[in-house]
Amino acid sequence: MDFERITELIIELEIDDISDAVKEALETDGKDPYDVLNALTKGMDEVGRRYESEEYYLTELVLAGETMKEAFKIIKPAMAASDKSKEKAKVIIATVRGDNHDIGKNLLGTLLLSSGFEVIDLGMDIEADIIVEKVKETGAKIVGLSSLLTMTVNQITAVHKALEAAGLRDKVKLIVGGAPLNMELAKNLGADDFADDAVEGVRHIQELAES
Ligand code: B1M
Repeated sequence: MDFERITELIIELEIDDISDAVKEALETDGKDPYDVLNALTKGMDEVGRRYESEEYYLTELVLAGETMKEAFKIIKPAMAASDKSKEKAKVIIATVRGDNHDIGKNLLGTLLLSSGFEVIDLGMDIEADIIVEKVKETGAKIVGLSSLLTMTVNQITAVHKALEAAGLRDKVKLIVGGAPLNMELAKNLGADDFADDAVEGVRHIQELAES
């Protein structure tokens, strides 16, 4: 199974074939799970491009998301097996309020787990207050937020302010990711750190956990 075929299966929304294709790439061909992941992500980028140019509509976006989730079910255990545990810090992850994209967040969660972190995944469309309550309850020192929509990036500021109001802001590191963001914008919105992708996210979180 070559990587181009995996990319194609995502673009063509082949939800019934994706699991077998990913299995074949990993088990029969011995491909690195991270390379398979790149092929899947490339497919999602093309789906996004087609959506922008109105070749695809919301139905296709939904199906692409579902197809990606099927692929993740196979790739997740392979990723967990390919890394060794190092840290055991607690990390809360969530997609911000108003945003129902969770594939990037789930990917970050999987990679964090496989790097030995304890991951508390609150899900998507999460209110700032719920995040603050979870920080109090678990004592987590790192919060990772995902925001894929331009119109929801201001929710990062809401979380920053809610932590501040609870007297927790200086005890918690806030890292964010998602396509509309960059380091400068993330800091302006009140975050401590930004990562371009989930692999970089794990590296930054490891650094934050050690700081
Ligand atoms: Co939507 N969507 N979507 N969508 N969707 C995007 C994001 C969009 C870029 C498509 C486009 O127009 N090109 C666009 C946003 C434009 C913008 O605001 N800048 C968009 C839009 C407009 C919308 C709707 C508004 C459409 C509508 O209703 N008219 C709507 C919004 C709903 C809502 O959230 N309230 C909507 C809905 C959806 C679905 C629900 C149908 C579905 C999501 C399914 C799901 O997640 N369960 C969906 C999908 C699938 C996409 C695209 C095609 C793919 C997203 C994805 O999963 N990518 C997307 C286009 C694209 O991204 N190319 C698009 C793969 C995933 C691995 O990447 O999540 O970006 P991503 O995560 C990356 C990085 O961002 C980063 O690491 C990951 C890579 O390693 N990262 C982090 C993310 N979080 C991180 C946290 C970190 C560190 C790194 O540390 C804490």
